[in-house]
This record gives sequence, structure tokens and C-alpha cells, in this order.
Amino acid sequence: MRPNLIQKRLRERQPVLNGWLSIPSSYLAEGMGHAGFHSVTVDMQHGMIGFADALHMLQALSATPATPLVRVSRLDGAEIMRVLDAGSYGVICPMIRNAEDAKLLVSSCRYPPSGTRSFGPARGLLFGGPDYVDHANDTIMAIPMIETVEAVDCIDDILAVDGVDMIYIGPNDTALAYDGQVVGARTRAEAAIAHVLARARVADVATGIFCSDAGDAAQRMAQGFNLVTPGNDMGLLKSAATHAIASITSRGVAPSDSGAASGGY
Ligand code: 3PY
Ligand code: MG
Repeated sequence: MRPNLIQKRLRERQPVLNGWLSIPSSYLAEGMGHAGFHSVTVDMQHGMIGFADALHMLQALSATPATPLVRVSRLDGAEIMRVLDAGSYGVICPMIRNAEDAKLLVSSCRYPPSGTRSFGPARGLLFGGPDYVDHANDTIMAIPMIETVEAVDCIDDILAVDGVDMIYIGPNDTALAYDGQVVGARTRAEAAIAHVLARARVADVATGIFCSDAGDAAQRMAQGFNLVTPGNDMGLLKSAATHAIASITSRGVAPSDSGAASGGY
């Protein structure tokens, strides 16, 4: 089976840079897969992406060096099976609350007898290779998201679940849960995140986190996270566009308000 290169990097505690796709485009997925990220995640929770889009995006990622991951919309065995059959090498699952949730996630990612994944490997065979079914249980990553008070409270139990390959923190939901806001001070959320990171290190489980941009990602890596996501595709695109516009207008060759939309549209 084609190896899972980020699983190898994470086991060796080498840093992983993860791209994040919210725009339903196979062309964009192909471009992001060639941008230098070690992995690229197709976001079916908050991205504008349905299963048919995700399938085409995973096909596009197959032509790139990036390991394909999917964030599913919720803890749902059927959806998890479908994205694995479509060729994802890992499942990031939002809003995991406790060890029971984590066990259900792991089980959904594993064929019997260790799990409950139903047989029908489809694109798994095409991307992974003819021996996919023999090695899928050891290669596909189960990645619970930690982003609720309940999950932080029982983080040791979640980290102890056999088959949890990495945890992934959602700092925005954590901020909402602990500080009641995403904009402004996140003091309690940051303390919770530091606690989760420390407990994961004790348990020797790899850690990933969503970041607002490259600067945030560099800080999180310095803080000790193994995998960072420097914002999503839309954020990167908007930031590049904003910089391009500012670079032109700052030279005085175009008025700074030329055609600029306001209010978000
Ligand atoms: C969060 O920050 O809550 C996320 O889920 C990031 O995607
Ligand atoms: Mg979240």
C-alpha cells in the first residue's frame, strides 16, 4: 500500500504543514497539493464541499505529493466510510466530546475485527494500491478534534484510546467554549490548549492545530505542535489579493478605493 507520509513524519516527530481546502474545486486542490504542503485537508464541515466535490478533489490530490485528508462534517460512521472509500488517508472529526466518541471514530476507520468499517474500498484501492485492505487499518489515521470543554476535561481518556493517531485542536470553537468569543481575549481557551498539548506530550500522541495564518502557524509550531494548518484556501487567496491591491495602490498609480467592495461583498 502507498505509505502515509505524514503518519511517518508524525511518528518521527517531524513537523507537518497541512493545507486546508474550503472551496469546492479540483483545480485548486491540485494546486494546493503541489504548493509544498505535506498534507492537504478537504473540509466537509465548514468548507462549501459536498461528497461529489470531495471525490474530485481527492482525485486531484492523488496527482500531487500531498497526503490527502478529509475533515468530515460530524461523527458519522457512514460519512467516514465514504470518504475513506474515496481515498482519504485520514479522517479529522470535529466536536469529539469524550473517549466513547473517539472510540467510535477509530472503529469507523478500521476494518473488522478491530473496527466496524464496511468493505468497499473503491478508490482506496486505486490510490493506495491492490494490498490496500491488508494495510488500511495501520495506514489510515483517525484524528479526533478537541474543541469542547468536555473533551478538554477528559483529554487523558481520549488520548488513551487505542488507535488515536493524532489529536487536532479547533482553537475557534475552543475560544467560543471557554471565552465566549472568537474575537478578543482568549485567555481561558489558551490555557485549555496548553493543557491539552502538555497532556498529549505525556501520552506521546501527536498534536495538530488550525491556525489563522502563517505567523500563527509558526508560533504554534514553536509552542510544540507537530502539525499546523496556516489558514484555509479562501483566507490565503484573500490575503494575497489584498496584498496585490495594496501593492499597486501604494505606488500611487491607482486610487486606493478603486472598485473596492465594502461590507464583505
Ligand atoms: C476551529 O477552530 O474550531 C476549527 O474547527 C478550525 O477549523
Ligand atoms: Mg471547530
